[in-house]
Amino acid sequence: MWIFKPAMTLAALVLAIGTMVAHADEVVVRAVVTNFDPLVAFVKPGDSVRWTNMTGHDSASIEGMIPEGAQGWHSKLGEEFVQTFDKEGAYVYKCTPHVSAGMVGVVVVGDKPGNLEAIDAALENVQEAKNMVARAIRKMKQALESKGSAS
Ligand SMILES: [Cu+2]
Repeated sequence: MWIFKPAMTLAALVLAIGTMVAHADEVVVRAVVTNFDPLVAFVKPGDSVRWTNMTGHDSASIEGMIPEGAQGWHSKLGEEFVQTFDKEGAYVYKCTPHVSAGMVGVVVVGDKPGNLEAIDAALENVQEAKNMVARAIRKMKQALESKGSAS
C-alpha cells in the first residue's frame, strides 16, 4: 500500500492547484471610443483585469491613486494588457492619449477600499484633466454606495 501515499499526495496537490486557478477570475474592460467599459471594475484579490480593444489606447495607473505598496502599471499603447491585482483597495487609471476626453477608469479590489482618502488627497497633484479624474472617482464612490460597501 506504500505506493498509494505519494499518489494521493499528488492528487491532493493537483486538486489544490485546480481550486486556486478556478477561484482567480479575469475581468474584461473594453476600450470603447474614449471610455473604459465598465468604468468601475470590481474584482477579488488575486483576480486579473484584461483590457481589450486597445487600438489607440493605453492603461496607466495614476500616481498616488493605488493602494500603498501596490504595483503600478503603464501598458503599451495599442496593445491588449493583463494586470493581476493582489492588494485590496481602489486603483485609478487613465488612458494617456484620452484622459482629457474623460478616459479614466477604476479597478476596485475587495469590498471596502481603504485608500479613498489617499486618492482624494492625490487628486490635488493631478496636473492633466483633473476634472475627469475627479469624475471617475465620484462614479466609483457612487458604485460603492449602490453596492452598499461605502462606510
Ligand atoms: Cu484612449
